[in-house]
Amino acid sequence: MNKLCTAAFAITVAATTLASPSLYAADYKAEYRLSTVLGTAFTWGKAGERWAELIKQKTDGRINVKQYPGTSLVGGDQTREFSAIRQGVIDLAVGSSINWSPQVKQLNLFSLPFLVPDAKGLDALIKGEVGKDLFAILDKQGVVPLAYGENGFREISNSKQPITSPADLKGMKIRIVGSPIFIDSFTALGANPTQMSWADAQPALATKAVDGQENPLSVFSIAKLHTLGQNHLTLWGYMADPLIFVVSKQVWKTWSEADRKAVREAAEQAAAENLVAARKGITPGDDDLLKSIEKNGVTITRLTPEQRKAFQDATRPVFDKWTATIGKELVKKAETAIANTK
Ligand code: X2X
Repeated sequence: MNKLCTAAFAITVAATTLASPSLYAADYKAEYRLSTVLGTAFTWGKAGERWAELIKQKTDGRINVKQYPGTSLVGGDQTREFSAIRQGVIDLAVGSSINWSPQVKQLNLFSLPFLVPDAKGLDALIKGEVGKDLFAILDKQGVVPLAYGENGFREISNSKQPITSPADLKGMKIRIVGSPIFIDSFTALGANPTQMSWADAQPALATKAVDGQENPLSVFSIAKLHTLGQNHLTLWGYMADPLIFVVSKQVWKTWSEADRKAVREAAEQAAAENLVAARKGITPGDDDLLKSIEKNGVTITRLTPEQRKAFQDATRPVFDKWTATIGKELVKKAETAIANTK
């Protein structure tokens, strides 16, 4: 090769290297692991799937994300998901505030019984200052929070009888998520709460080891809980859990500025789509989901404001106890934001 050719060859190699993603991707993993509790049949699982797909598109394939539903990276133990992100076992997650609140106590805000009355109230939190405050808290705990989605308002179902008052819940075995505030809320209502993962909940319902459970209507419907004997459903809307899109900070640091922006935008888009999907079919003007649940033989009980208040009064001590844990100021801020929606 003469000198000119050698120089031309060197320039070509350099140009190719610069243009190829592999230079930017020097520290990039071949695959990033995304955790969700629910699979892609559910709006939650779909949110994870969509985020991964948008990340791939927006980073021209530099960031390749594989989804692990069923919280399988922590053996299904959903309350260990947040710790696993910090430990580097999970790279990205779309997680519920409930499952992460054992580690991030301020996230219990959303589980305060009857704090958030409706979707508007939830929006006032996740799209307002409270949402930003919680992101700042998460940011200090080893994750980069990017967007809020929604699992949904959690309604109570059981296999025994309609529930219209705390007395109806007395002694009922209710499966709850392994988060301490739920023990307090259901104990205050006179029920007999049992903590277990979502994976264990379904066989427990099927064998009648437990009488009831609480989950959003879309989860109830897609998991076909009516086939597990859950034929009484009470719409009490005592809380709604947001979903939070996060990336592990260790991983975030290794990405280029442009890729971080792409991952953030992908999260915002997937979350916006998820919020729409999570709220479909359950409002008076758009009640297809509710109707399909009824068609499956499930009795739906709607509470009067007085009936709802009886549940609220019974859980007030829990609200007050947990306000001290979450932080009075944050709770006050949330109450003000919600009051301003009225
Ligand atoms: O376990 C549940 O109930 C679920 C699927 O809703 C959560 O992960 C919070």
